[in-house]
Amino acid sequence: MTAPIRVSVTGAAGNIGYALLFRLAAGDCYGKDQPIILQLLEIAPGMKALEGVVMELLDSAFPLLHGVEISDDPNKAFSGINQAFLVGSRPRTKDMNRADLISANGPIFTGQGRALNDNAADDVRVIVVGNPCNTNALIAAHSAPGIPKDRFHAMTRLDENRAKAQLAKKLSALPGEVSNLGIWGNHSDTMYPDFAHARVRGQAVTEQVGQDWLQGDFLKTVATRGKAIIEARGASSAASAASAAIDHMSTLWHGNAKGDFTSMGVWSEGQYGVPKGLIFSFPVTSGGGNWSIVEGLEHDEFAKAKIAATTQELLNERETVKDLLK
Ligand code: NAX
Repeated sequence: MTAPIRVSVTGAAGNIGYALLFRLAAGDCYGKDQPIILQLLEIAPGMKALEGVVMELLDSAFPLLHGVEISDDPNKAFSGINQAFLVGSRPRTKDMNRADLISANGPIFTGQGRALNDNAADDVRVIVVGNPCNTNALIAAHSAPGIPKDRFHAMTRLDENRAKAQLAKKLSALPGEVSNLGIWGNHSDTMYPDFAHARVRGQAVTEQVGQDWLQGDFLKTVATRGKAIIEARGASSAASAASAAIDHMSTLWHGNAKGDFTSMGVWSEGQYGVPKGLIFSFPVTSGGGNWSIVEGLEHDEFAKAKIAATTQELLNERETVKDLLK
């Protein structure tokens, strides 16, 4: 029988955690033949609720679930883990701007980066979902000098999935018929969903829809989708965020379809003029735990301006947390 992998989820008693854990235990990420041990992290006030979630996980009798461990100590929760989903962080409250959120959450990721460095398995891969996820991933990567920087990812797959859903709706296609849709930059409303290279049923989107809609309603809908969900549901995206995290790590594990690519926030080495050492979302091909940035995509002036703006936002965020990057 295949040996179980150890998967850690932080913020496991939260909204996204509640949707994510059951998908992981059901084999939706690593496959229906890959047993899994969940190692769940919460802060002390969340531990009681987490105990209830564990009861439900056990009551689901998932054949692949070979164990569930819980802790409020990252050193224990990350012991020997192969995969980490860093979801837990402080949510943004009404009185907070983005800089306040960055300052409040940064220290969480120094501590968790160190704990990953000291305790995770040699093959660990890390996705950061907790916002601001690009900059949190950067902090975690800096705090884990023993783990290669390319192992730290920020999640922009939800933005990709949202963009694909809008294109599918517009062209009466299925989401699975939309391909080559890359998100560039930050997971924020500055990110750029690159419609210019996207394809629907194999044909360029730009040959099927006018630029007015693509540059207007399409970009706006994708950029403000998170807010629209909060307004409608009274709570932020949870099941779709969990689903995107599964998609991201599943693609990293199993690979993407030939000829297609996906979006991951990854360590920049200066590709496409993006400054080195930002966690920046690029179109990537992936598989076997590794990824590489798609080369040779050309951008018109509109796309260049969008990418420049999201790059500047990430540079500003890096400046805000520079004391945490030593
Ligand atoms: P919740 O507030 O429901 O849950 C967060 C959980 O994290 C809580 O149970 C809390 O106790 C726990 N927590 C806080 N600090 C912790 C720490 N230091 N260690 C371990 N656990 C800790 O939020 P939820 O809706 O689950 O969202 C989680 C994060 O995902 C937020 O930062 C949110 O902004 C972010 N999102 C990111 C998205 C993305 O596309 N990258 C989209 C969805 C979501 O907005």
